[in-house]
Parts: sequence; structure tokens; C-alpha cells
Amino acid sequence: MKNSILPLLIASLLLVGACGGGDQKAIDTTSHDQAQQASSSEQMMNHDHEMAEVANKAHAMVKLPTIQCDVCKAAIEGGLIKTAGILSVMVDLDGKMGHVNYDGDVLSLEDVEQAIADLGYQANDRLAEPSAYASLPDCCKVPQ
Ligand SMILES: [Cu+2]
Repeated sequence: MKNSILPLLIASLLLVGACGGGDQKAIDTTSHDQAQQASSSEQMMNHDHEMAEVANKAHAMVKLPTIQCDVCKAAIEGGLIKTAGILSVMVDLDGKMGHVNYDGDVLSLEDVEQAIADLGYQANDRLAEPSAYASLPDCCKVPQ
């Protein structure tokens, strides 16, 4: 009994294996296509977001002397991008510098600095809002 079932088992395992391989390929192709679609639609969104005919695109390098760690970087990048008129944010943790692209028709540099200060971080000479700074995690506060 065992001897007659074993070849069948092996055969079906091989079949399943081959089938699984085929499925895998199909899945890979699909997910690749999806990834491509996702990335191209993401590019499109960024494109729209940035190029929604921003006539007065401005770039600022903002000194961030109080940032301490990756949490600060993420907080500023993630928080600032939600501000209307901000097009992109990149925080250089080592250089303690924020690179901000914004719509100069919507925001001034002072507005950008204030938005960062409202997140609890000093921006250029504009000091962090005390209440926002107080609610930062300890790792993001300036060592005393
Ligand atoms: Cu931090």
C-alpha cells in the first residue's frame, strides 16, 4: 500500500511544485506591475503636488540647531509636509539643516520657520514654541 502511494505522492508534490513555481512567477509579475503602477502614480502625485503650476517655487535651507536624532528628523519631515504650501522637506541630521521647497505664493520663509517652531524645533533664529518643545520625547530635547 505504502509503495503504491509513495510514487503518487512524489508525482503530486512535483506537480504542486511546478504549479507553485508557475503561480509564483505570475504573482511576481503582478506585484511588479502593481509596484510599477504604484510608483508611477506616486510620481504623478508628487508631480501634481509640486508642479500644480507653482510659479513661485522657493527653496530654503533652514538651520535646525536643536535637532538630536532620527525622531527629530522624522518629526520635522513628517510634520512640515502637512503644512499647506510646503512642497518637500529633507532634514540633514548631521548638518542640522532642513532643505525645504515651498510655494512662495503661499508661504514666506518666516512662515516656514514658524511651522518648524510649532513642531518644537528651533528654525534659524526662531525659537521652538515652548509647549511643543515640552511635549517632545526626551531624546529630542537639547542635552542640558
Ligand atoms: Cu529627536
